[in-house]
Amino acid sequence: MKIENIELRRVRLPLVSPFRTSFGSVSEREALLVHVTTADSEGWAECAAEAEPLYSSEFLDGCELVIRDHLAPRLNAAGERLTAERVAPALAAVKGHRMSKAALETAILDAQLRTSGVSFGGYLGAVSDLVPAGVSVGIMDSIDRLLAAVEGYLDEGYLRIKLKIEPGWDLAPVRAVRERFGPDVLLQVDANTAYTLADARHLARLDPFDLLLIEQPLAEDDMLGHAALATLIQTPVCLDESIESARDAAAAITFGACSIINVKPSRVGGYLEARRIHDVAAAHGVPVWCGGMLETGIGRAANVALAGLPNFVLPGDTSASSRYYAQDLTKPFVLEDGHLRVPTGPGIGVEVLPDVLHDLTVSSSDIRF
Ligand code: SMG
Ligand code: MG
Repeated sequence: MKIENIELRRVRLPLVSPFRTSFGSVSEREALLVHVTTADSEGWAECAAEAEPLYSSEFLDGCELVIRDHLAPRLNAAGERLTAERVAPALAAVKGHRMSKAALETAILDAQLRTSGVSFGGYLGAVSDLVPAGVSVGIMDSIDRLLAAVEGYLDEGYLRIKLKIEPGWDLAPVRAVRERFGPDVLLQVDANTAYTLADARHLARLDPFDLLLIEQPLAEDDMLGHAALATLIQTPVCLDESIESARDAAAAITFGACSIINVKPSRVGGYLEARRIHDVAAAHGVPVWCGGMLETGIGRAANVALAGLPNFVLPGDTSASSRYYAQDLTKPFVLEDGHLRVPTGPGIGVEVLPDVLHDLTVSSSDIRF
């Protein structure tokens, strides 16, 4: 495949409501789109980084720079032999920067699959047409507001609720949601690294609430701490930020640092590595689910395809477009009885809406090959 151009396009989408996590609050999603043009096709992807390096060390301006100055030239050097499968090896000399690498690999994979008429789901090995949808509920100003938000999501049909937690917003919101909505609601929490192992006794007080899992309670580099915590609490430990590769997944499982994994293709360098994590986890009997980074329809389409693989046994943070945006960049993903449908068209299987894209664009630049 010969790449002719890589367009980097910054877009800004207002969120339908602010989303607060233990590391801050966002009221709009600024996203970096990667648009690859080849002789006979085009491909789209979305870089999951945010404007500030709070979820991980990557951030949008840094991603643009590293793609332009360090990653694209290496793809250019690969010439016509480049395929999606060869992107990661071509970029391996550059340390880290997985979200930037993932965006490039995904856009190139989209172009490649559009050329051959294969869908992402078909390529990755999806076995489901519909994937169960959960929703991630941010930290709120009051328990009343939280309960109203959760009630709304349950009424819409979401099959699992994830509450963002931090010290001072943990036991009370979990207790309130359990008391109001009962024991049958699939409920889990995500701390985004807000605790330390010294909080183990406090976190054990979540045990009676029968949570599906606690996600990333401790720092991303605290594998040993998570392994210790897992012996001190009954709630299963799930890792998000800590898992950047299939090797990390194998190590975490072997250490007992987690018994469930949140798979985000962006965090791990792309869909090929995400599939390897799925496979490693499956081989160990460890269930996985698909995380989210407030993606637009472009990123969501590929995530939903991945979530169709057989070991994605828990509902993901793959919510409908309306949970995030009044106007998505693609035709909206809608809930069907609590599920999202895996796209079946070539590549990511969705088209970018040109007028919407135009209206929401902040800047764009080309890297010519
Ligand atoms: O895409 O619905 C979504 C967001 C899901 O909670 C979510 N993501 O740690 O899992 C996570 C967070 C990271 C993004 S916070 C802006
Ligand atoms: Mg998380």
